[in-house]
Amino acid sequence: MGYKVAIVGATGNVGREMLEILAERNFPVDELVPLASSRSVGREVSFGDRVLKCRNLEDYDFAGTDFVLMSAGGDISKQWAPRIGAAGAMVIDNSSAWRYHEDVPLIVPEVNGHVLDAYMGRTNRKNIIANPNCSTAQLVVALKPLHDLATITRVVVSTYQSVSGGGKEAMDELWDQTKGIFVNDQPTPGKFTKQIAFNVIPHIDAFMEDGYTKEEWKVLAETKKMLDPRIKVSCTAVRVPVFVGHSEAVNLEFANPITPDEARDALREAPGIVVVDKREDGGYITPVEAKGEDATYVSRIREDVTVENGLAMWVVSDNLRKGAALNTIQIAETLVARGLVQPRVAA
Ligand code: 2RA
Repeated sequence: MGYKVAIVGATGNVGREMLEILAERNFPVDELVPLASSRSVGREVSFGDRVLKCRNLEDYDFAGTDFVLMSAGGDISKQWAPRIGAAGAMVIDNSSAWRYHEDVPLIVPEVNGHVLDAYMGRTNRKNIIANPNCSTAQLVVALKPLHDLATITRVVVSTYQSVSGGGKEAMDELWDQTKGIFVNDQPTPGKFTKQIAFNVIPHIDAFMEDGYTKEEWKVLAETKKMLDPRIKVSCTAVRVPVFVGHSEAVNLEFANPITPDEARDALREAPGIVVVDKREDGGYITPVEAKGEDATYVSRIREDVTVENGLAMWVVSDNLRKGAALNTIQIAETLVARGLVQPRVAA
């Protein structure tokens, strides 16, 4: 017997990716229900070889639904996740609404999947599990084996984030501006504050009082929550004219000595990571190669000679997959594999 799975936000970038990944990984789905706001009701989405019509979130009865995968923005999650969780379905939420809540686990299975055992053992749980921000997910996958080996004390990361992280409108803006520039059209900023085609923008999400942006703060707060609260993190988040795939230049400081070879070996052994690190032309991964793939790629592993126990590296992953949809589904898979969620039937 399989599970009844609903997707809230099924027509968005991440929702469509969730549908594709559920089918591709043969997640044990008995019934799949795409849900949307009233204005998208009836819109069609593909699931395997089937075409399904979106139903209305407002009047859907969650009794008997096992998993609800949400990617429809923070406001919808804040409003709906507690109600859905109280109806007994397990919510896995891709927005930032619940990530920092002390009673909600923030999970990347390769890093802290074990946290789910204790959470599911609680009788007063909210039935909400949070998925991290895309830029943090790939970062912590790469940090975990190195932290286990030599204890990371400080991370300095600069991100190179693709426009798909900003949703479909952001992708359209890059596409339209890129085409427009060839016919001398003046680029009009919309979702982005400055021209994104043939440019880079050191600004993602809202500015905070200390001068960092919310995106940069998320990397800090989520790394601490999932990996180790003692790690110091500084981030500069940059939007680049790439459609899919986030890249990160990472500098690490450790409590203990670690060589690039030791790091490379530990990363090679770790789940979810592919090391591509030849010190020659093209011996590294770029976002174009990571698109559509599940792995977090690590390249350019070398000593950072500016600190005592330091390493530098380059981390790339498909932000719509490991950074969002894939990680969400891996959380559901972890719950199933650990016997923590059984199929329910409607009362
Ligand atoms: C971005 N981090 O890339 C966001 C998406 N979650 O804008």
